[in-house]
Amino acid sequence: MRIVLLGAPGSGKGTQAALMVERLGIPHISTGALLRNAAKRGTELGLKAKSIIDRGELVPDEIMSDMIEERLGREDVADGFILDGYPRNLAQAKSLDTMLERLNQPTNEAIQIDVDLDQLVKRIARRAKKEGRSDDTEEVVRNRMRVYHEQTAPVIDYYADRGLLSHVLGDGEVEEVLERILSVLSVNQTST
Ligand code: B4P
Repeated sequence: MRIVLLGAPGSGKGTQAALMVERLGIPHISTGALLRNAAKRGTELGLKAKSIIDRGELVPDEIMSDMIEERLGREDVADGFILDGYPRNLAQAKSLDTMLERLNQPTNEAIQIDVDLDQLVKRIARRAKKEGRSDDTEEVVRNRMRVYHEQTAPVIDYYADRGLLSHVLGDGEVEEVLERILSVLSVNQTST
């Protein structure tokens, strides 16, 4: 199963993807995590990305498509993957489709996790206290939300037009949201 997870910053994409790995047995690919790891390692790309992330902007498409192409070329994605944080604009969505067509592995499902703005702001404020992520400050979060509405929201229609999109309510307990996602994917929901 090749799944694209969509949703605003703080909607729970990373949280749900981590749980889905256990239930679906396919890898989680988070572009945010890949970028943060590169920054931590102090690579040239990572340091360049960090200054962009810290402003709440999107890292350039060429960097992201190279990164994702390298990751999708690895053996562990043979049975599928959960993509979290990519694509984040229409150019990335088109580039992903081209890449996956070449690999003969088109996206099967796109899931949009819907959470209202008040909740998003509360969750990120909580994470800011706990983890101190440098892009979780109030000013940067405001910019990330703006970027999301301007650049990422059109990706929702892109998948809807292809008949691949499902909406899932992201409110409530993490496990409840997971069950909603598994139900959309028609995966056996019996807890293990
Ligand atoms: P991401 O790492 O994708 O950051 P995010 O949008 O905040 O999502 P994340 O997965 O971390 O949070 P989640 O919703 O799970 O991106 C960071 C930056 O990297 C971007 O701003 C951009 O600069 C750059 N970037 C990444 N991909 C890119 C791309 N493709 N192109 C260009 N640039 C790119 O969770 C948020 C919080 O909510 C957590 O603390 C969690 O515990 C909590 N939470 C989750 N579910 C909950 C629930 N049901 N109830 C209560 N709390 C919940």
